[in-house]
Order: sequence, then C-alpha cells, then structure tokens
Amino acid sequence: MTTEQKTEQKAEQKTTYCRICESLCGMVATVEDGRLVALRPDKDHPLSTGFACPKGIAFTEVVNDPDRVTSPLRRREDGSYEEVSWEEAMSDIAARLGEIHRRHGSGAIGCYFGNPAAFSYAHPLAMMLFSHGLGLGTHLYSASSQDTHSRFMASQLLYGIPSAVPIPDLNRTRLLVVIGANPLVSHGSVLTAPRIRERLHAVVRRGGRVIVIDPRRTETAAQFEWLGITPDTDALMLLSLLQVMFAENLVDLRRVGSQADGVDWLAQRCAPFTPESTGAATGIAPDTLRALARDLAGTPGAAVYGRIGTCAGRSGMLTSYLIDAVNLCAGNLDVPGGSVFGELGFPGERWVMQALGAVLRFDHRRHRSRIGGFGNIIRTEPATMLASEITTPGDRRIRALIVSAGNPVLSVPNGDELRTAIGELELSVALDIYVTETSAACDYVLPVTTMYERDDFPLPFQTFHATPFRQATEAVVAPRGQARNEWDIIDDLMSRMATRTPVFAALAALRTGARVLGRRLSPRPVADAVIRISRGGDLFGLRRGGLSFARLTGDHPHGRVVAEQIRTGVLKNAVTYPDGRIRLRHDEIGAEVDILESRDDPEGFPLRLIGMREVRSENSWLHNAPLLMRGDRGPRALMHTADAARRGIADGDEIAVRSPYGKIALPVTLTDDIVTGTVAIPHGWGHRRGGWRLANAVGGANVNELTSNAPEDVEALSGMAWLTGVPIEVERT
Ligand SMILES: Nc1nc2c(c(=O)[nH]1)N[C@H]1C(S)=C(S)[C@@H](COP(=O)(O)OP(=O)(O)OC[C@H]3O[C@@H](n4cnc5c(=O)[nH]c(N)nc54)[C@H](O)[C@@H]3O)O[C@H]1N2
Ligand SMILES: Nc1nc2c(c(=O)[nH]1)N[C@H]1C(S)=C(S)[C@@H](COP(=O)(O)OP(=O)(O)OC[C@H]3O[C@@H](n4cnc5c(=O)[nH]c(N)nc54)[C@H](O)[C@@H]3O)O[C@H]1N2
Ligand code: SF4
Ligand SMILES: [Mo]
Repeated sequence: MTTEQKTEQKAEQKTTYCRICESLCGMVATVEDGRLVALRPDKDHPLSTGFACPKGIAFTEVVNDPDRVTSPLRRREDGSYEEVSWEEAMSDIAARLGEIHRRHGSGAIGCYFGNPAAFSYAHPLAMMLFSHGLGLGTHLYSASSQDTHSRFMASQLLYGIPSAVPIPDLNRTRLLVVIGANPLVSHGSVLTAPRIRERLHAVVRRGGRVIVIDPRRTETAAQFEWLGITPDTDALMLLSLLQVMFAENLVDLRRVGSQADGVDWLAQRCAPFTPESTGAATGIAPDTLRALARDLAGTPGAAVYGRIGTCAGRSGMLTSYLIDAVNLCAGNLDVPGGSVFGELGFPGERWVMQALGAVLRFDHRRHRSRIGGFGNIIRTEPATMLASEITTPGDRRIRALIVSAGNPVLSVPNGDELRTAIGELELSVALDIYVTETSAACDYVLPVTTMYERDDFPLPFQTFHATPFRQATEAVVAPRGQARNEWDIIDDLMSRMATRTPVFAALAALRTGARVLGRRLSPRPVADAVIRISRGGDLFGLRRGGLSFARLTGDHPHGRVVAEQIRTGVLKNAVTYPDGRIRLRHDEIGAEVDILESRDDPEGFPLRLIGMREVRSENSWLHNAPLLMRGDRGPRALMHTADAARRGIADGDEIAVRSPYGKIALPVTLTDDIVTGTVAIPHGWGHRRGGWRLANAVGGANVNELTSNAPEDVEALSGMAWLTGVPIEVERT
C-alpha cells in the first residue's frame, strides 16, 4: 500500500455545504484525525454539481488559521490581550451586563450581528432571544441596514411584510434585467442559485437575453449586454420605464387591477418622468429606454432584479419599490419566468405570515430609534446610528455592546467614530473567529466555531432558492481549541445573568426541563420543525418519506430538490394585507419621488463613489487566507481614463479620495469600462489593529471613512445606509 493510499484510508470524506455566500455550494470535507485538511466541491450536489469558488476551497485555511482566536481573550489596559478561562470570562461578563441592565434597563444594551450570522439557524435565534429577552428597549442591529433594509421596507409597503422579496425565476425567464448586482462575482444575493454564471448563460442559450444596468462594465456585464447608468439614478430610470409603459398602453390595467390597488396613482406619479426628461441624469438614451420598456412588457416571462447597487443609494427603498412596480405593470409578477415569490410551503403559511406582517408593521411604526427616530425593520435599528447611540447622553444610551459575526468598524459608515465610541463603553464583547478592527476595540473576544464546526440548516435563505431546495449538515469537525457556538455562549450568558424578565424566566424553565431529560437546551428542534412542515417535509410522520433534519443529513447529505420550479399564482399568500392585494399608493413613496427632484449635490465633489466586490474577498474577513491573498492584493480604486487624464492621474498612481465626510488614499487602476464620473472602490479593507497578520500586512484603506453616519444621510423610512453614489473628488498624492 502506498503512503497516499494509507492517508486515503485514514481520511474521512464528509459531505456538507459552504456558507460563505448565499450560493451555498455543496462541499466535501476531508477530515484526518479530527482535523479538516481539505475542501473540494461536491460533484453529487444536485445544483452546484462540482462547482466551488476559490473562497470555498480556501476555507480550510480559515478553520486552521494560526491567527484564529481559540480561547477567550480579555483586553489589558495597554490594549494587548490575555487568555482567560471561559468561566472567568462568562462570570465577569454576566455580572457586569446584569448590573448595567439593573441600573439602566434594557435600553443600555446594544447587540449587533453581522453577515455570517444569517448562515446559521441557531445564531440569529440566540441574538433575538437574548436582545428581546432583556426587554423591548434593547438596541438590536444587523448588517441588514447596510444591505437589505431598503428592499425590506419596500416589501413591507407593497406586500405588508418585509420578508416578501420576489426573486427572478432564473430557470424559466426569457429576459433578465440585472440592475446593480454582479452575480458573476457575488454568486447571487437574495437569490440562491449555485452555478449562477451557467444559469445566466442558459437564459441566452434558450433564446433569451440578459441585460446588466450598472455604472461599471462588471464581470457580469462583460459577458452579457451592458447598459451604463450614472450612479444613484436608478429610480429615475425606473420611473421612466413605467412612464413609457403607461403612455404606450403596455400595461394590462385589468390584470394589474386584479392584483394591486393604486395603479392610477402610480401612473399619475410617473407621468412627468419621460425618458427625455431623465436621460441627462441617468445617461441612458430615451430610445434605448423605450425599447427596454417594450421588451419587458412584450416578453412573457421577463424579470427585473436589483441588489446592492439598487439598495444602497440614497433612494434604495424607492428604487426597490419601483423594480417591483415595473415587474407588476409589465405583467411579470408572480408568473413563470418573471419575478416570483418563494415560499416554505407549510400548511397555514398565509395566516402565519399575515399575523407576522401585522406585528412587524406595528413594530415599525411604534419603535423608533433614539437617534434619528428611524422605525425598526424586522426588529432592528439602523447600525449607522450605533456610534451616536453610544456617545449621546440620555435615557437608553448604549453602555454595553455585544458584537457577533460582524465587523461594523469596517462595514458601517464612519468606522473611525464607531471604533472610538466602542472604547467609551462600560462593556464590549465580540464573538468572532478573529481579532478584527472591531473586536480589537472590545473588552472581550470570545472564540466561536466556524461553519464546519457546527450543524446547520440555512433557514433565512429557504425562500430565495431559484430551485426550491433543502440541505442540512452535521458538524464536520469538532470545534478548534476552546471555540463554542454562538447559541451555547449566549445561552450560557443568559443562564448566568440574574436578570429575570419573562423571556429569561421562560428560557430558564426550558433549560431545567431539558436537564431533567438529560439534554441541553438546543434550537435544533426549531430548524427540524421548519423542515418537517415545509414543502417536502414529513409533516411529523404524516407524509411517508418526507424530510426532517435527521433525514436530510442521514439520507440526503447532498441536499434535495423539493420542487423543480417555484410555484407561481401565489400572490394572495405572499401579500399579507388582509385583502391579499398589493398596495402601490403610499404617501411615503410620493415623498421619496418628490425628493428625487429637489436633491442638491454638494459643490467640489463632481465624481460618484460606487462599491466593487472582489472574487477573493468576502466583505472584510477572508484577508488572512494565504490562498486568497496571493499576488498583489489590496484595494484599488477604478476610474475612467478620461476622468484621470483631466486630473493628471496615471495608471497605478496613489490617489487621495475626498468626500464631504472623510478622506482616504489608495492606488488607482484606469479603465474605459466604467461610466465617466464614477470611481469604484471595494469595501472591507483597512486592517490595522487586529490579530490577523496577513490581513494587517496588506491593510488597505477603509472606504467607509468616505461615507456618512449623519441621520440626514440615512434613508428616512428604512434606515438604510447610504453607500453608493456618494459625492467625491480625487487627486494625485
Ligand atoms: N466574492 C464576493 N462575493 C460576495 C461578497 C463579497 O464581498 N465578495 N459579499 C456578499 C454580500 S454580503 C452581498 S450583500 C452580496 C452582494 O451581491 P451583489 O449586489 O450582486 O454584489 P455587488 O458586487 O455589490 O454588486 C453591486 C453592483 O451594483 C453596482 N452599482 C453601484 N452603484 C450603483 C447604482 O447606483 N446603480 C446601479 N444600477 N448599479 C450600481 C456596482 O457597480 C456593482 O456591480 O455579495 C455577496 N457575495
Ligand atoms: N461601503 C460599503 N460598505 C458595505 C457594503 C458595501 O457594499 N459597501 N456592503 C455591506 C453589506 S452587504 C454587508 S452584508 C456588510 C457586512 O458587514 P459585517 O457583517 O459587519 O462584516 P463582515 O466583514 O461580513 O464581518 C464578519 C465577521 O464575522 C466573523 N465570522 C465569520 N464567521 C463567523 C461565525 O460563524 N461566527 C461568528 N461569530 N463570527 C464569524 C468574521 O471573522 C468577521 O469578523 O457590509 C456592508 N458594508
Ligand atoms: S460561491 Fe464560493 S463562497 Fe459562495 S457558497 Fe459557493 S464556494 Fe462558498
Ligand atoms: Mo451583504
């Protein structure tokens, strides 16, 4: 037997899936002596069929990273960290947190959970139970206010519930218009579709078209049709699409009237926005826009899809609303190949969602952030206000903060101010796998498991699958060092706190009950129940051969397609207003349209900043994996050759970028593949103080030093951060 064969024998192959991005590609983990030694794409996964991107493969380096936090750390006076035991860390945190709660109430406590939390079924649940359990005053934040709040708010207005976000029916569409998304790099967002590149090419192969509307000729745009647009003008462009559809009688008014109220109001509001009147601002020629409106209305099964580029401008909520309005008026909402609503498919889903929608709408009206007065979206406040909530004296001032799976110092506008604010807290605790720009500012860093060290089911993404699909996994390896999963840490914290709110008391009772049965309190039954009652589930034994958590991991390790296509004709279930009808007419939408026409731009900042995701980054946190950092990594600005020439800037020069809110410096690459007047800069860089050596060595500039955390720069209704279309000027340094 060769050495290789011996290793083969000793090594176990475990089927699982990647949870870095929303594609959720199938993976096979090679585990040797309990250690993860390799990850490769799972050929037998029904949707990703042997595909994984470089990040997915490189994740072994994250799990085994020598710079990973593997025991609880406590910060010393001088800013360095000492290792402490879990017992020491947890008893101190519980005592201090309990004391702050007793003295100041739940309003003195803030919790932020970042993007990776959404990939675990247990983690968001733990954060919700903890923060709401402390009382209704707790400030809860997530990455969503920098990502999807505008989209959620539009859905709340249109359909009565933030979670009703339609996705393009990728499998059947004949015309896909992608606005402000770059799926060839991002692999899809609010849309789970592994091998998305092939799936887009398949649209063209079956005779359809893919059009990308983006200020940059992105990796996606380069492979399909590109329509360049001036940043932050999508709302104008969409209003014009609607104007053309109504003016040219392309809207089937009877049909739309059967789905929605307020069509006349919408027609009247968009009437002034002829393509001629918006063309100068958007940069899109009137004829091109007219043709697009006719194609959208004339193609059975066409879909408009928007993402970060349409969500993160100053009018993200209005833009998201208008995308759906265009889909609706073109006759493409809730039809095969159009823009469709995923569902879990459990009995009584409609009534459960109606109740949930009513609660969330009430909560939005009722609970306002202390600074800025922003309404809650899915119970979370705008993270852009976090720094001010810490530094502004008064009732409900945040004095203790728990950050889990987030790096808000780099991901939220005005990171510097947030870092300083964290330093002023009475207590700050980070749950992370690394010491980052954010956790380095915290009193404690608690080591957590990576995705391969926990069981999982991607609960939040179930309704965004382009092909309805279920997969669950057991942990592939044991936690490294003393790492624990977030549920166990938060549960332990709650059990140690003397706080006796109704939720804490109920959890204590459940914990005791579990102990009597010789078990620990676990959220797994929640995920199991969702799987069992949803489409394909075993309905707790009523449906033979149906799915449960255990059946998924045991009998279907590669996952299971539960329906070939997304069901259409489900609008009455998706809309949670009691009459089941879409509501187009809203004063808030009217007000946003008015703002479009009255907005002034600051003088001296003629260029516009946009974001740019990179193939080998995931927001701020894969910059310590050697495989992903090969070559000349680090953020570079991308700007048009003509804009550069006018400023005497050459390719590779170091430039200073100024906005009214801040200034950074970084090297520039020149290109003609970007709309003039636009500069693209990736986010997630700016590593200096963390414990990750490779990331620090590259460092890079934090683009969020150019964005604003003033309340007036946060979207009024949704609390969405303003991250794209920010006015800037650049010069050679
Ligand atoms: N490789 C990689 N993949 C990722 C991530 C990552 O960091 N790296 N992050 C993940 C996360 S958290 C998310 S939310 C998703 C995001 O998924 P996507 O939204 O698909 O990704 P982005 O690259 O941000 O694409 C936004 C696009 O909008 C364009 N844009 C900017 N401003 C405007 C505008 O005003 N109008 C229009 N029409 N377009 C505009 C940008 O040029 C860019 O091409 O990606 C996920 N996947
Ligand atoms: N300018 C600009 N800013 C942006 C964006 C943009 O396009 N432009 N995009 C925004 C978007 S869409 C997003 S989603 C946010 C992301 O914002 P955040 O979620 O705040 O930041 P991330 O960089 O994703 O940081 C994730 C952290 O979680 C840690 N981590 C990884 N896995 C786990 C885990 O399993 N458990 C725990 N506890 N920790 C883990 C990582 O080490 C890292 O520190 O950034 C936003 N900010
Ligand atoms: S595209 Fe890459 S990062 Fe995203 S799930 Fe697949 S392998 Fe993971
Ligand atoms: Mo995101």
